[in-house]
Amino acid sequence: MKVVETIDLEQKFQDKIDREIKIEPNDWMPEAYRKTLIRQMSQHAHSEIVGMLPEANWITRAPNLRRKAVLLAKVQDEAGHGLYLYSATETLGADREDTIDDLHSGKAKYSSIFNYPALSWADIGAIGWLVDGAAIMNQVALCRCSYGPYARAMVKICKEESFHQRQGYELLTTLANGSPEQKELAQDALNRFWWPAIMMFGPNDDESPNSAQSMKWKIKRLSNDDLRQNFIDATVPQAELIGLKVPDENLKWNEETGHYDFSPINWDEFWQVIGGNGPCNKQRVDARRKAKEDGMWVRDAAMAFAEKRMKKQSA
Ligand code: FAQ
Repeated sequence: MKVVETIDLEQKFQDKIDREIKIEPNDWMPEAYRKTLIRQMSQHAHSEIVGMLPEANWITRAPNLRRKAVLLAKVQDEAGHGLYLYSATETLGADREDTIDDLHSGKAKYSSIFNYPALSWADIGAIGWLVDGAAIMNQVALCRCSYGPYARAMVKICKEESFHQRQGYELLTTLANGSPEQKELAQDALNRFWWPAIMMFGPNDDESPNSAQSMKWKIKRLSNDDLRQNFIDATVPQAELIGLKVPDENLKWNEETGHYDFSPINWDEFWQVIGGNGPCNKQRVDARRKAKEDGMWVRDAAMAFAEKRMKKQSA
């Protein structure tokens, strides 16, 4: 394609975005836009799937039938979100198996938060309240993403995440109002999950290599730091309401800015975790690889059945 033609197409593409018209799979798009979306959406899909692991580990140990049913439904929802997002990624021409192989080889990332272990039942509450809470804060903005299939997938996903957040908060509220030992479990879960949840929003804006272009393309509508601040402002009063203490000595309401001030984030920990050196990175990727290998015979059988049926139909 001639350079002049490409410039013209790019201008029309950006005009469309500026006028809030969604980009659809068959529309022309710059290669870098397509690649950015494949990167973000496939990593988002991997996060949903890997994110099932810490919680699934507690399904057999849920304290009663109601809690078990709720947790089971939540973990199933996360699987649905992953499949939804893999399908949306395929609309950009990505091959699903290749994106999954990238997860297994360590080439593709998934959310840092899922490299931390769920050590107690209270952690299931903290994951719902804080991890789903942070995920929603980010995903509500993504409902207005310029790429149609991603934006539409987010609408359904946000509705389900909202239920997840509430069940987590309700679980922790019950523990926080229970025996001293139960309250201690709830506090301990908050202590361990607070900072990793804050890190979920990604590096500070001035350290985020992808943000400027993604904001221009309206893939991202709010910056990492703005979303993080919104999450802190919304979540601190929720902790206070159930008598738990956010583990940050410098956390303070600032009358002038209308936001909470908070301590500096341990970015070294964040880069270590996304670089593969978190507490559970190896365990998580091994579990996904094993699931693929163990499920191979099911896929082979399904393919053999489908091929046989097609042959029969065309005979
Ligand atoms: N973890 O330049 P930026 C959930 C990477 S869903 C790992 O700021 P970007 C539901 C980033 O990829 C949670 N890596 O990047 C659930 C980039 O590396 P790359 C997942 C991270 O893309 C709940 C590099 O750092 N949500 O929890 C992280 O503009 C409970 C530089 O960063 C989504 O994926 C991180 N936290 O902004 C499931 C939402 N942060 O790719 C089960 C969609 C940054 O160039 C149980 N994604 N990195 O090699 C996004 O909104 C964006 O991709 C951000 C990062 C905001 C995560």
